[in-house]
Amino acid sequence: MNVNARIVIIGCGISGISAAHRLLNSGFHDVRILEATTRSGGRIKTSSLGNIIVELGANWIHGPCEENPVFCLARKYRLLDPEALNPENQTVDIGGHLPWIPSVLTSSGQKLNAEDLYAAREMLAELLDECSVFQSEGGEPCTSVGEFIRSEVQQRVAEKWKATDAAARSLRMCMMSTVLKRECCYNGTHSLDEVGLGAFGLYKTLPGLDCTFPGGYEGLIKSLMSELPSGLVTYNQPVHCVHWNSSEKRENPVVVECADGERITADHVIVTVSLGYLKKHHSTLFHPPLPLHKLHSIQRLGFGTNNKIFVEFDSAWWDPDCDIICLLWEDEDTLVDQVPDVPRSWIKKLFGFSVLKPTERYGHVLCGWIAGHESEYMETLSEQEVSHAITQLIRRFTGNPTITPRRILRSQWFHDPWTLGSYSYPGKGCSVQDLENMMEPLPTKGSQSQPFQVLFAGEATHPSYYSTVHGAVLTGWREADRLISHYSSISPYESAKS
Ligand code: 6YU
Repeated sequence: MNVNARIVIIGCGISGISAAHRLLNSGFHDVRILEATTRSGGRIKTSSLGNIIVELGANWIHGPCEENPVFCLARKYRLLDPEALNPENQTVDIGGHLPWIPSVLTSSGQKLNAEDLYAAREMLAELLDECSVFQSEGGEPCTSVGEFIRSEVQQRVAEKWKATDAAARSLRMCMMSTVLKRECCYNGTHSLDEVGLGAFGLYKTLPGLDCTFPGGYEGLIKSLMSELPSGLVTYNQPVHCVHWNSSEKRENPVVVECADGERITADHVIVTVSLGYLKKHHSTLFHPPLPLHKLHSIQRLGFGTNNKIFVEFDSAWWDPDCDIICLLWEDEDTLVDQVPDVPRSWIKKLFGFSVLKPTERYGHVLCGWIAGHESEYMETLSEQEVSHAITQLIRRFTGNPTITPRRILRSQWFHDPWTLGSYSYPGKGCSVQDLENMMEPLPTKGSQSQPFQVLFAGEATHPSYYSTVHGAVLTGWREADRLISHYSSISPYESAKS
């Protein structure tokens, strides 16, 4: 196929790059990418702490198996450690959560028995599994995951932990709060009260033990970019407005207006900006405005913040076999996943630290995880203020007043003007229809105008793998395939001419 149609892709994150790859490999040669920033990769962003490689954005290949396009690409480009390629690794089903060895520290400087953590974690895991069934069965008893958990917990605690004494029970409840905060990070939400119960089960996991890129996730971006023609991407080129469905008769139906005033004509535009960007800028980004049903879905879907704070030490103060250090506040036995006074207590939302392994590669580095408005507030503080808060926190929870981090590095996704948060989740009242509306191209079916003028890709447009890199790749390929099949259904003469 040799197609002359002019395609503009907005955004050079993994979904935009995937769409460009597929189109260029299928005979489209007039393709360009407009990227607002100076770099490719978007939310795949590798950085360094001294000479240690750290990921400010995506970390893992979730579910590395044959069905996962990111795993297949990473294997093709030889970006993985040999153990990640072990076929056994690809069959383990972890249901989205890594089987980490925890260590539990309390706000009075005690180290807890992990048994208490397991009991709380098991009860919450059971409740979250139950949350998933409403998607297929309907009839959900309340609107959010948070409400459902709170309404069930009291009764189950009374039944299942009746033989446990009051003090141990209270500790388990505190542990439950810590696990809820971790769930907020995983879902990229401020609170589970904002996650829709009916749509919670839409997210699907793939089998395989999550793995990382030893040389950094951006190695994937570099490998993909090396196969694209140079000059394909225009950097520092934010798009201001997409003019579509014009009544004017013109050769190319879409005009992309850039922030610097440049106007680029196109037959099709693939929009890959984040859901956060769409929520904030949809009214100026599209002319005419988006149809109401699409707009309502953009509003109903959630887009929250999950940030990381990397902390380096001269030596390890944690157990060598521990993968995750969970922090338990002893005054939180009433199920908390958000803190009341954000400026004073934002640090309480940080549920704990994962340990970067192996030590030979990462030295003594921990990664703190914090979600929600507390995380957004953390972004406004200076690095020194964050470092001070982290130092105080660790000293308190270890009971060791001398521990001092060597340096820290944190992500600031909410204040990144081209992302405005971390990733999407199904908000309250969401359904599968909202995800379908997200991916629907414009003009919509049945319209008299030229079809597929504006297409939508990006993680938030995948019906079951939203919030992930593999979801984003698949949406880029999906929209490229939409155009490929459109042009292969019209005659070769027309496709060469158009
Ligand atoms: C994964 C992981 N992971 C941690 C953190 C973050 C994310 N994800 P992009 O934004 O990349 O590209 C758009 C481009 O558009 C960008 O370059 C912009 O500059 C540009 N742009 C914007 N406006 C423009 C304009 N006007 N003009 C021109 N250009 C413009 N995913 O698989 N494994 O470990 C993590 C993690 C802190 C922030 C992640 C992870 C998410 C991925 O990073 C993300 O989906 C993709 O990179 C997005 O690519 P894209 O192309 O769509 O957009 C119920 C239930 C829910 C369960 N949820 C499960 C959660 C699982 C996710 N786990 C995440 C965990 C981590 C640690």
